[in-house]
Amino acid sequence: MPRAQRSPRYAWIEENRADHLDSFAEAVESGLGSEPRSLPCRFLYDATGSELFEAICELPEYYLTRAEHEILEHHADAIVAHCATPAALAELGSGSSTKTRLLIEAFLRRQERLRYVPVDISRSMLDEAAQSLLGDYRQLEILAIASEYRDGLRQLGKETRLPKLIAWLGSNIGNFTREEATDFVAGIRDTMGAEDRLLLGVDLRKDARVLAAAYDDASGVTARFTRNLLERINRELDGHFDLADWRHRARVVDGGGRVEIGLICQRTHEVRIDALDSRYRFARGEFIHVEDSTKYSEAEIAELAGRASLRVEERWLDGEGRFSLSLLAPA
Ligand code: AVJ
Repeated sequence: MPRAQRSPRYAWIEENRADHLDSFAEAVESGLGSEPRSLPCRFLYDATGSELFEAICELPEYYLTRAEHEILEHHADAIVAHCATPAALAELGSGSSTKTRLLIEAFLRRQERLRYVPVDISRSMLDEAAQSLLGDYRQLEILAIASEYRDGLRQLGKETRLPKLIAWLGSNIGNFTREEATDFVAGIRDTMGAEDRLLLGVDLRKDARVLAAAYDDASGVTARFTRNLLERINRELDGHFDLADWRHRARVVDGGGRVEIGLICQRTHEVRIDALDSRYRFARGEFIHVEDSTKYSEAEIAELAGRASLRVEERWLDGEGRFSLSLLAPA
């Protein structure tokens, strides 16, 4: 059951934590029990993982955040101009909401107040972001939804009082396969009325060397981010992973269309996970798949939109053509 709490300008809804812990245990059990082994990337984002991801966004090699920020800096007013006045702003996978400030400010240049509905898996990130935003913008009212995407979408479906702009930034779509992405965008489309718009930030296909560096940075922050998943199993499920036995790996595949990220086992050994009452044998060289980061061409974005009954109303790129922001409208 979701818990909810209210204050004058801040309310939040959260999935039950106990459910979440069960689902982590179940996901680890089924992911390590299958061949090839995998762990779902949504569990990368506990408090530590969310902080590490924020650090990734500042890395010199990780151009995505800066490229998207640049586009918003130049075009936030134009983006907002596509929406009805007044409108509400929703965001999937909002994280620290740093880039969102550019949209919030653009909205507040043309309407008195703004309702902002961020959805994020990390409750700590949501609270921190909300506190900081409410302090900076007196005209803002926030309903924060701490949940995974699916539940978040269900909540967004209830946001019908005002036309809304749904932002799904940061190429978060990249964690889905192309097929899942189409289904998920169709799910977003189902929550949209005729006046609603979807702002989709997508990393574009590019040179494999640029991608490889972005997902295996020289200072090792991305490696810590991936390895934190094993540390999380140790912390929350009484696991006994020795981090010295695991190396982060990011491999560019599909001609620059996808980065496949995971952990490579350095020596054949067995690991106990007490909360699951089980042990797993890993072979030297074995790969645990953790995350995919799928890249798109502009044609692929338009095609995906079409399949989800949306059309590209306008699209913007950063100066170097690495990243795209598309504004999608019901077709
Ligand atoms: C949050 C999915 C957009 O794929 O670029 C970054 C996650 N993982 N570095 C991405 C990530 C390692 C990121 N997304």
